[in-house]
Amino acid sequence: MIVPTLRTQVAIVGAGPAGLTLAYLLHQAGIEAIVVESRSREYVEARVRAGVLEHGTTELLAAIGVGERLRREGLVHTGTQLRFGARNHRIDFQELTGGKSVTVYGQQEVVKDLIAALLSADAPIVFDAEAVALGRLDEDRVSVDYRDAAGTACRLEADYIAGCDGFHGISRAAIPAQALTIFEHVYPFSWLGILAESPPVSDELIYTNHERGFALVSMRSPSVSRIYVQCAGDDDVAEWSDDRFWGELRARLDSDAGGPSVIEGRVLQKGITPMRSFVAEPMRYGRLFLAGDSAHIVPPTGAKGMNLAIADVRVLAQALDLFYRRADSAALERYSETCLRRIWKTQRFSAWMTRMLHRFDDHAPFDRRVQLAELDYVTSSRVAAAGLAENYVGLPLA
Ligand code: RFL
Ligand code: PHB
Repeated sequence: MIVPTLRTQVAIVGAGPAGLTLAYLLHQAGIEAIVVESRSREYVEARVRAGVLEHGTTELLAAIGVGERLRREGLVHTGTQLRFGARNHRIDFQELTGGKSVTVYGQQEVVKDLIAALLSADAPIVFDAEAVALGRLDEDRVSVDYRDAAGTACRLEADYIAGCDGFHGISRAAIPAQALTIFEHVYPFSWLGILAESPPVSDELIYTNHERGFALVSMRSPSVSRIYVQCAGDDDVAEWSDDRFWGELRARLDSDAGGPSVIEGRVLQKGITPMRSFVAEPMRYGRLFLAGDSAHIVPPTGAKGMNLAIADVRVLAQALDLFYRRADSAALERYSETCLRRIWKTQRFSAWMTRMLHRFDDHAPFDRRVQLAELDYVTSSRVAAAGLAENYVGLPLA
């Protein structure tokens, strides 16, 4: 049987922030790439996830020409609030980092902007195309077998594959287990997140450490809030009625005792996110490069997942550019090592934020006191606050 085959220089599996940013960077460098994505365009454009863009992510999107709507609609945050002991404590990013800030802009908006830019540049994205096998990873021409929307078996042949298919994709699994080292920590709790038609309770995000558990009040616009509360690792979303959610949020913010007052609104979306730290090393096997969540996961407390995914593909795009322009593969050889330096620093920060802000059922009273002292230190020492701020707005590129 003849399998319909497309040929390109770089095959990209997955149209999340990593795959789409890479596709656009390669397009701008004049390198051919085709993206295959298992879901529909509508689905990936509606998937509610991350919301905080580091300073450098915003700058990159602006520099490549997909930052116009982001500049208009993104909410620039020059600081954040840490809430504990029934009080808010501000971390002033701008003052502590020499003028840097973050931008609150939904991941699905970044995805929409990148898809629009790619399609208007005639850069191909094949939606409803599930990659089922990656082949010949050790040879000169690699292949991606996928099923198109009609269920027809198709093939993509390329010089390289970028595995940008997220944590549950097939790329990492295509690497022989003995060639990877896995580092993992799974937390015993999850985040229940909602998107609601409710005006944000504050101009800035509030990260709350409360006896009852963590809560985070974020936003998407002046009329839409994105809010998370820590829940049990085995909780089912069906156990969380809207009333239970709002009640728990009010309790954790101490709203009835004068804390930020919650304005309840229609819940548009509700979901549970497990909390995990994960790294697979190295991020390369033969001609397959892993980028983004396919290689690493951070717990969302540091707001880093999407930013890290975009930082990876920035390194990969530069390395591929060097290879195609000058036949120099040195940067490709160093890809994994270069990315892992940033990834481990980001793992450290995300784990630290997670430990500092959540309720741990196995904490002894001693551990709880140390946790509160950590919060007191971070919010009273300029040096400690600067460490948080520097990481939150994003470390410089390696
Ligand atoms: P994605 O976004 O998961 O995209 C992978 C894409 O690959 C497709 N795919 C396949 N395509 C073809 N064939 C296959 N066999 C395929 N298997 C999968 C999938 O359909 C999908 O389109 O990975 P990427 O690009 O690496 O991006 C990573 C980010 O999505 C992720 O790290 C962030 O969302 C994490 N995250 C946050 N990151 C931040 O930077 N700031 C935040 O504030 C933040 N908050 C969050 C978060 C993630 C959350 N959840 C739900 C995991 C909050 C939450 C609740
Ligand atoms: C979000 O707005 O979705 C968000 C903000 C900060 C985080 C995680 C998620 O740490």
